[in-house]
Amino acid sequence: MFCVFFLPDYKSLFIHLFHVALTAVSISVLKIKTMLGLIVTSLVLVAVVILYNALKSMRKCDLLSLGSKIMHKTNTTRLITLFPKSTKCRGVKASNGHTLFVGNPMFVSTLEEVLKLKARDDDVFIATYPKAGTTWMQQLVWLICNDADIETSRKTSIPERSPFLEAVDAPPVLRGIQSVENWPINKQRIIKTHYPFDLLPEEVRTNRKGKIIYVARNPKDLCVSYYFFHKMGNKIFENPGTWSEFLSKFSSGNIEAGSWFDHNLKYWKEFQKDKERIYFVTYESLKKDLKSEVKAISKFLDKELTNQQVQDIIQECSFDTMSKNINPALAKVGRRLGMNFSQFKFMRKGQVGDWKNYFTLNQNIVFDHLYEEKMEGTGLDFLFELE
Ligand code: PPS
Repeated sequence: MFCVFFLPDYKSLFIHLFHVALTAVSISVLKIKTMLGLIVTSLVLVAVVILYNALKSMRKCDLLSLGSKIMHKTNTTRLITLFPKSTKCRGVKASNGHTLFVGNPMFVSTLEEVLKLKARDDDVFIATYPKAGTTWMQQLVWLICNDADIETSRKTSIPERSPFLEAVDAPPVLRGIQSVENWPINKQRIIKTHYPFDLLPEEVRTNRKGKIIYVARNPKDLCVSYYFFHKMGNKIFENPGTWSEFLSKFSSGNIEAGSWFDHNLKYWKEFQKDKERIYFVTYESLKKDLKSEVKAISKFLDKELTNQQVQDIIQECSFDTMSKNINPALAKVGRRLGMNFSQFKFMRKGQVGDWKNYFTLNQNIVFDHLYEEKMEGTGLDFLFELE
């Protein structure tokens, strides 16, 4: 009887042992899991700290550029959230004491990088107040410097061939400061900038490195063009308001890019001092006689062109040809920056005298007064219409 009592019940013993073993395995698995969990969490934490430090040590402009690349890769095409709309134009003081009138954080992020940029002897800076004919000159100079290579020029957009000094890289549509810095050494840089003379790279201003072509445009047509550009970019620029409101902001200089008068007159003054290195040309004279200007610019840049090449360049840079070839590429850049290209065109009218369709009689009288007051004695004058 006792025997029966103490006879081992193999089945339950086995089950019991199985339970014990299972518990032991579970505990060790759990332990391993906990250990693994701890290791993974620590690794993630370390990675976060490394990433945070890496991001923290990055330049602000590189961060913005990285953001734009991520947004592009993730198909978030518009950069508006990265480059938030300006609420009002501020004066940002650079380390050399000069003030930049700007509303867009992208341009603030590059200010110091531009000042310390290493310039090259063959650099060509195309400097303008916005809407003066920058893109036109970029195309002209690129073709002049590249033996009128129209085939290549048509394959690559202007913003890709000619970087924008104070912008950040937003590949594949826009090349900014990073591209300027890393431009292949065997390729000439044709750099667009809207910066006032005092904010150009130190080496350009004081070491006389590179050449500058300044394009100026009569302020009435320019203001109209700038007004429509603001309307097109109403998601990234300060709201232009009505035409009348915009004209008074433009006249007072309380606007993105600052005072048109200060911008033009400073470059004009520098041009008088250094005609070998600075070329000052107006939009109106390009319109009037493009052939003579193409020849004069080639001479200034020490480039020799055949008559056929001059002819090809003129044809390629006409308003009609550029509208056809350039508009789609610029629309891509614009859309990426959140601009409204469905209602507005970058190549709008390209005329001298279009201002007459917008200025009222009174606005014209007031602006003429201001113009005379600011320009008197400077030796700089503009054509406001072409015969
Ligand atoms: S930007 O955004 O500051 O770079 O603009 P920008 O290129 O300086 O100026 C744009 C105006 O220039 C006109 N444009 C031309 N006019 C005549 N011929 C040619 N080939 C040409 N290319 C550009 C363009 O149409 C803008 O002027 P508006 O008056 O708005 O048409």
